[in-house]
Amino acid sequence: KSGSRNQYQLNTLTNWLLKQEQAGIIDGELTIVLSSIAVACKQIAALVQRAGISNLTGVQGAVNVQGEDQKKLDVVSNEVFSNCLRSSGRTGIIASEEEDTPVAVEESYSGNYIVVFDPLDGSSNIDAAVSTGSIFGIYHPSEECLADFDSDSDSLTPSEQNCVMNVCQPGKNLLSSGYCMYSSSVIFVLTVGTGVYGFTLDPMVGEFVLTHDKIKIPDKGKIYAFNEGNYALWDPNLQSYINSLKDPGPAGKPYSARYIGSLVGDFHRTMLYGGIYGYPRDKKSKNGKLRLLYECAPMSFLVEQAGGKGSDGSGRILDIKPEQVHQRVPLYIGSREEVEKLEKYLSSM
Ligand code: AHM
Ligand code: MG
Repeated sequence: KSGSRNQYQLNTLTNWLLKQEQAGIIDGELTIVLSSIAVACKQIAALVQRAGISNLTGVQGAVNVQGEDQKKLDVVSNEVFSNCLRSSGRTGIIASEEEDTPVAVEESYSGNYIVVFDPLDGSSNIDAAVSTGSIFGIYHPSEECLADFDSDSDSLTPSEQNCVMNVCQPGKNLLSSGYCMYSSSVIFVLTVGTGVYGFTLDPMVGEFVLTHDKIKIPDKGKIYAFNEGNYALWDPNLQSYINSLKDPGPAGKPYSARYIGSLVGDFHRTMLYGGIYGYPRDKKSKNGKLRLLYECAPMSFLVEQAGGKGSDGSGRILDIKPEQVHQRVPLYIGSREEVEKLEKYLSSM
């Protein structure tokens, strides 16, 4: 009768994490950090869904350190994320898109892990109820980065300097990264370095349930996602690349354009259907728009774990060591063959 027992067995994120711990892939502390992130994401999903009803749409009135208007939900999501991580008691330093500098968790709660996150990416979409998401990455404290750091380099207090040094690690040091997408369903996708797994929130039970086992990105895919409104500001080599996708000649079929303007949504589609997502540098923004630490590096770890590539146009995103917490970098990410083709175009001339 084991068949009837299995019928009611939910393969939840909690069970999956415990299995990873039992197998020695992650330790008990990381299990707790990841569980607390999942709780934060459930809370943010509930806030996003009710934003129009509970007067949480619109701007807060403040501008973040990067000069962007903070939406009410940006601020609330940042609080939710930070609180969940603090109360886990397993996090030492947290760095967020919405905070000027990384902060140390107060001693009574402090643990070992370093967590970087963008609590609500794509929030410009919120007022129209279009998809958004949260992105995170988890590191160990870094001795190598501590040795590298020039302590005279700025005017931060010693404790702030220590936080910045620990946070500014190359993506190849990531232990885990993931995102949660708030869309027609809420999907939590993560890696702990052994492939990529996706869990869908079952709203009736309130748990993330395994729905995407070992995600593999197709090696190629005929979808491109770029904000083509910036075309005139791009490098001519990039313009020729995009032209080649749209006009492959009489024998070829043009690529399809899809662009949500929400990295998590555009990336999730790219992981499942294949293709390429790009946010290039241009004449006005010499490093593009997206942030290395809590947008590009976590997504690049995921894409590599799924068999794809994440590049800044000439090299691997995961090899870049951030010099600043909010540093920007061009990003080209997706199917292996599509990213390689783009790199060839960018290197010609
Ligand atoms: P945000 O972190 O301020 O929300 O900005 C990041 C977002 C990404 O989700 C998205 O891919 C990109 O900005 C869209 O930018 P643009 O509107 O310039 O196309
Ligand atoms: Mg963002």
